[in-house]
Amino acid sequence: MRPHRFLLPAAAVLVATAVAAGCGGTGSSAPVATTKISMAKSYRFDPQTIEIKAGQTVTWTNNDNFTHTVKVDGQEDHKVGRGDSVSITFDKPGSYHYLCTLHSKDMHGTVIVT
Ligand SMILES: [Cu+2]
Repeated sequence: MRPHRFLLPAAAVLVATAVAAGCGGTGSSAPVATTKISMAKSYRFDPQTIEIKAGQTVTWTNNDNFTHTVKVDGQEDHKVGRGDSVSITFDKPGSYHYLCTLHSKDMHGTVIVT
């Protein structure tokens, strides 16, 4: 008997899932039902993935010590200074990826519109 043999595939699946979910951050990517996103210290969108209904407006507030931007793929870039905020309305259902163009390596997020 080699009980280890049966544990390996499960471990491999866990690793693959973690890699797939790890788009630019260590935070959980489970969608949160909210219209408020904080640009939290440091270089993070929190929560990283949100879920809203079509027609709702999402507001990003910069609580970090640095200027950030919000650029939804295919849309204009919005600069958001310390303490400022920007609001974007999503009219059509879909999955919208966005990023901070100043820190595109670290700051990514997704708005899921249902
Ligand atoms: Cu940034």
